[in-house]
Amino acid sequence: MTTETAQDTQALTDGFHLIIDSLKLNDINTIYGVPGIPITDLGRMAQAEGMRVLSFRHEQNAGFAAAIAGFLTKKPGVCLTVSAPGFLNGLTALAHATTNCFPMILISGSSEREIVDLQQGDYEEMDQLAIAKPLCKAAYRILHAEDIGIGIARAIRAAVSGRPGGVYLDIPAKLIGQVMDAEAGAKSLVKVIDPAPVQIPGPDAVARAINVLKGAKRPLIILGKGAAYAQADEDIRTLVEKSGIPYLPMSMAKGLLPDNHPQSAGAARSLALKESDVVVMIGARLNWLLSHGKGKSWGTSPKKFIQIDIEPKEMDSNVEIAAPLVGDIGSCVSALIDAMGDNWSAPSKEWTDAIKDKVETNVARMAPKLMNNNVPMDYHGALGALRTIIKERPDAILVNEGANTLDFTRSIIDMYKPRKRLDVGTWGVMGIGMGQAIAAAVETGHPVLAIEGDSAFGFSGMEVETICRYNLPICVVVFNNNGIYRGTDVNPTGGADVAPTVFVKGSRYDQMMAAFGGVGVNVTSPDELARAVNEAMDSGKPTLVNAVIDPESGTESGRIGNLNPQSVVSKK
Ligand code: OXT
Ligand code: ADP
Ligand code: MG
Repeated sequence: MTTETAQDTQALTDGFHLIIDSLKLNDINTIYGVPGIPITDLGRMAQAEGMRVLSFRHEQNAGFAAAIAGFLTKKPGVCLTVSAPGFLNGLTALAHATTNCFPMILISGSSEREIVDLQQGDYEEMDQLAIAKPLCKAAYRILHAEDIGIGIARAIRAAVSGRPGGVYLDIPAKLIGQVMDAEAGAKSLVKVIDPAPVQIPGPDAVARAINVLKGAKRPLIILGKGAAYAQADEDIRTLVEKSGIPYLPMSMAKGLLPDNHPQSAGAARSLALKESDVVVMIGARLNWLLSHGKGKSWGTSPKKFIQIDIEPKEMDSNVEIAAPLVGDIGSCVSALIDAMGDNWSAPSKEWTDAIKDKVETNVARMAPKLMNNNVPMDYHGALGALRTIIKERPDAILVNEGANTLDFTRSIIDMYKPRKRLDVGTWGVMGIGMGQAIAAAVETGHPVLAIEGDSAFGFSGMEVETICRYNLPICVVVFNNNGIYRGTDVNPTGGADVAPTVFVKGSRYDQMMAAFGGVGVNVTSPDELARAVNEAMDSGKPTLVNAVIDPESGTESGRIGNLNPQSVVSKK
């Protein structure tokens, strides 16, 4: 007969459960990742505890999913990886999240400190914390079970407060297995209070901004993805409409107000940038996407910038900011609305008409191209068909990557609601496609249309199995022009290798989806494309449409060919 000791009757918990309990306590209920040593059981237990645990085929895609989940929900998206190689695979996405100001936490298992620090050759040995540090907003390691609650709280707050970004959390294998008293464990958990506190702009800063705006003859508002992230949709609409100022949406801010809004300057981009005299930046940076706020794209008329951003260091990053408005977008925009008072005078008709005329000219110029039913398809014909599909389904989420496929889609497909367009972001990174599509479907429950260049798709294409496995309502359209930018380059030496930008001709990407039980369709005309995509969006079945695009119809690097360095030695 055995006697029960105090030890036997004491309820215990461990690192596994403390991590799961901490995440759940903070309303984080989804994990994107790839299982393996030492985190396989963590994923299993998280699922057993009611979390959604989505396993990917490669950590980079899980990471891109977590990053965009952060953008869509304002909560950190969590990516869980194994040590060294898995960690490194997830790191691109963590850096991408930081670059794009998306809240994300990369939690990675790691090997034992004692062995790593003496470089004695542990299984998947790597000093992950040191490597992650320069690539993210914050990086932490937890060594003791009783610190898990505070460690996760710290990671959450670092990811979402101020300018959002990526956080690395290192969890050595030994920590995950550590045991402690359950009651003490429960007490050690931390629910983060007010993780992203409002940041109210100073009254002087608001008055300064209003003064600058009052002096404007040709004002312009630029909405960036920070404005979309902020979820201050009603205030932003009120500011735009009350002020009467034309606005230009950056790519992922499209739909914050519907693209067919009478004040949209989206189709008059060049004119709006060149001719404006006061520019109100809302959650957008004056980086390469805006030619750093200077040079040819901005014309010769002098500019004054008003900039709303939560990050004070963003001010004067490229050009002088006449009126910095540091705070969260919701607070700053509502302060501006209040300060405008009831008698705000709209900008001159001359200015708003100039924008409207340019919009109408550009839209009219594009319209006939979108109606073409050419075989093989060009970008306009194919996107003309898809444009109608999104118009009829404004709640659907559009994921978009490629070069020509990205640039044409951005200008051709109008968006009608906020946070419905997801794309390559600040880095122009290829590979976001399937991760973003999966997270968009999981986080929102809405159908997803992913419009992918054939090269772009290749970076995450294996995740079609993931899409089928979870039976997600995702329709992937691969714009197959046989290569990067165009499929027509030739090897100048006449050798057997094809040119570096060219792929196998006549590939059938649709068969990849069919291989995993999804629907695969090959289409050659806009009519066929419309039929296949409508069917997919209605059925919600995982579908991949291989859209055969004329290999001649793209241009080098899409609309950013000017960024390619030119050799002084002429091409052979
Ligand atoms: O005002 P004007 O007259 O100027 O006209 C503008 C608008 O007013 C007008 N417009 C409209 N007209 C009519 N109607 C409507 N509705 C309308 N809306 C707008 O149209 C024009 C253009 O408007 P836009 O687009 O707003 O303006 P503009 O001047 O283009 O804006 C400037 C930018 C810089 C803001 C904009 O161009 C932009 O956002 N660009 C982003 C570009 C980008 O990020 N590209 C991706 C990277 S390219 C390259 O790097 C690639 N790689 C290398 C690689 C990468 N990236 N990543 C990794 C991990 N590895 C390698 C690779 C491998 S792309 C790539 C693959 C490419 O091949 P694919 O097969 O995938 O794709 P295909 O090319 O299709 O073959
Ligand atoms: P885009 O590429 O669309 O121009 P950027 O990613 O360059 O947009 O800029 C987004 C900006 O928004 C960043 O400078 C970031 O600090 C800011 N931002 C993000 N969220 C908020 C918020 N809630 N309030 C204020 N600024 C924000
Ligand atoms: Mg291509």
